[in-house]
Formats: sequence, C-alpha cells, structure tokens
Amino acid sequence: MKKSKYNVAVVGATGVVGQEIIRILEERKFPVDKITLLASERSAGQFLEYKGTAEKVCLLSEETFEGIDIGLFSPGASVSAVYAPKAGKAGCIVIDNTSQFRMDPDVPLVVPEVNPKAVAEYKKRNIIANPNCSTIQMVVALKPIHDAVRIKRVVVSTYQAVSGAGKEAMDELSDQVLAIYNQKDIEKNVFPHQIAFNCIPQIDVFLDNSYTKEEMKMVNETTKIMGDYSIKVTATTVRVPVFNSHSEVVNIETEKKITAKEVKKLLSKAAGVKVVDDANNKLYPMPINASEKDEVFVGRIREDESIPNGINMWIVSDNLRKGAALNAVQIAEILIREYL
Ligand code: NAP
Ligand code: 3JM
Repeated sequence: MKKSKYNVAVVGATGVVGQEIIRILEERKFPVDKITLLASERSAGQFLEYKGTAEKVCLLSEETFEGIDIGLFSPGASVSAVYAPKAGKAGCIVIDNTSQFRMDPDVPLVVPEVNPKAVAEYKKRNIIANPNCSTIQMVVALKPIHDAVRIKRVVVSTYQAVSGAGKEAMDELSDQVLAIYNQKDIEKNVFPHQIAFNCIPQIDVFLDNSYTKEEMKMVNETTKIMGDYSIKVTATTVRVPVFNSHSEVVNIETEKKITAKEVKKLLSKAAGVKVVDDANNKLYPMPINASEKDEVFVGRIREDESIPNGINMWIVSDNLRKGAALNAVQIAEILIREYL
C-alpha cells in the first residue's frame, strides 16, 4: 500500500491526547491525504482546526474505517476494545494509545528508540499498541544502560501530572485551586481525593496484589518493550498537582558496574534523551521546562551508594507528547517508511 499520502483517522480527536496528535501530525508534516476526526456524540458536529482548516468532528461508528489507512486511537480502553479490532479488520492499521491491547501477544508494543523492529508484528491484528506514558519515558532512558551493563532490577516512583487523566482532570485541578483560594467547597469528579495542594498515591484502580493498575502497567510493559523478561520492576505511581509532564525517580541495579559519569556519557548520545544535570548551577529537569518538548530529560544521575552496582536518576517528559501523541506518530512514521 505504498502511497505518497495516507488517509488518517484520529479517534478521540477532541481529547487532550487527540489534540496533541493533530498538532504533531502538522508539525512533523506527516503525509496526510484526508484527515478524519472522530469522537462521541458529545462532540460530533464540532469543528477542530487542522492545517488552518476547520474540520468537522464525526461520530465514531463501525462504518468509519473503510478507506482509512491509519487510525490513531485515544478514546479510552473500553472504546478501543470495541472499535480497534473492527478498524483492523476493515484494513485500517490502528495505533492505539489505550491499555487495552498492550499485553496481547499478537500486538506489538513499541517505543521507536527501544524496539522499532517490533512494528513488523502489526500484521497479526492490524493493531500496534502505544505504551503507558510513564513506561515510555522510563524505557527510553533505560535501554542504552541495559544494552551496556544489563539492568537486573528497577525501582520507580512517579510524580504524574493531571493531564495524564484527560481534559476533565486538568479542569478539576484548576477549579479546585480557584475554589480553595476563594474559600469555597471543592468539587471532585475525576480524582478519588482533592488533587489541589495534595499528592494521591493511587492512579487507576487497585488490583488483588495491592498494586494499582497503573503500577502493573509499568511492570509488565517494561519487560515486553525491552524484550527481556528477566528484568525485575517494581513501581509506585503518584498523582501530583502538576498540569503537565510526568517526573520519575528511578533506581536501577545493574549486572556490571557503571559509574554515574559513564551513564551521563551514554545518555548524552542516546536518541530522544537530553541530559540536564549540573548541580553547581542547580540544573535538573522539571515538568515546567519539559512541557511542549519532545525529549526525555534525565538528571540527578548518581551512584546508589547502598549497593555495589546501582544508579539513581530523575526522568521528566511531556506525557502528552513523548508519553502519548509523539510516540504514536513516530510509530506511524516507521510504519509508512518501512512496512507500507
Ligand atoms: P480526554 O481528554 O478525556 O479525551 C477523551 C477522548 O475520547 C475525547 O475525544 C472523547 O470524545 C473520546 N471518547 C470518549 N468516549 C468515546 C466514545 N464512546 N466514542 C468515541 N470517542 C469517545 O482523555 P485523553 O487524555 O485524551 O485520553 C484518552 C485515552 O487515551 C485514555 O483514556 C487512555 O486510554 C489513553 N491515554 C494514553 C496515554 C498513553 O500514555 N499512551 C496517555 C493518556 C491517555 P468526546 O469529546 O466526544 O467526549
Ligand atoms: C491513561 O478507559 C480507560 O479506562 C482509560 C484509562 C487510562 C489509561 C488506559 O488504561 O488506557 C487513562 C489514562 C491510560 C493509559 O495510558 O494506560
């Protein structure tokens, strides 16, 4: 199906991930022939801008996918569960941002800097899964270290922005800040507790093992993407009152010794990574600086002095860009370059 331009559908186009997908398709000049913007009945009929033109948002339906080459999906897991397989069967290659298909053995789970060749496996179901935002930024930084000295164990704690929970979650944080400032009662609909001026150590639902689903996404997705099921991963995921960009404290134990200086050198050359690590000048990555950028920023790189072969670092990235929309569009770029 080699073409000079492709028909692309954005499913969940009115959401914060969908909006970012539209911007990134424009920015990266993805060869789009016709764009189809899809959402639920709540937004169907609205107009969104693509390349300076107002495009009508249409209702997602089974018939939508005839003649569409690539579908960039972010309508939530339950909606992808129904429509991604239908789209795939109609010949549309789906790049799905939800957790629905990530662990399906017939669906590749791809981060272009880590396992670009896995895209080849899309043919089984015509679906490629985009990993969770917190997993993506972590594996981009871990892969070069794993290749050099093999990572045995990862302990990660996240500080996740509210944009990761969608547009209503962003409104909830700003509404609560205003309500508290004006000494009014706060409303909470998205998060289980007040998010303004607070930290909530629960993202997604609790599972039987007392971890949250978000934590187990990080555990399971990391080994699938790295292609090494021997890596041990444990995660604690926390929602913090930051609008955009996720931060992570990552502690790793490696098989062979690597110094902090060597990690800095390795990561300085790594694709998609920018090292910001200058203690003398109080320079380290922060969410306010990472937002609207493409890179995964790494800083506070130091040896874990409590074990022989350990490294601590701080990883920050824009969860809507590299954590979702950018990674999905990069996958689409590999797809059209290598496989269509
Ligand atoms: P959001 O801002 O709440 O947007 C949700 C989008 O899905 C809206 O466009 C909404 O359309 C659409 N939608 C909801 N139900 C639908 C239905 N029944 N049929 C068609 N469209 C429907 O959420 P978001 O932050 O963009 O995230 C959306 C999803 O992407 C998440 O639920 C998650 O699965 C995934 N996600 C993935 C990552 C990642 O790391 N890869 C990061 C964030 C989110 P309306 O305007 O009509 O409501
Ligand atoms: C990020 O429909 C849902 O339950 C979506 C929940 C969700 C997910 C997910 O599980 O797909 C919200 C935010 C994600 C994700 O990327 O895993």
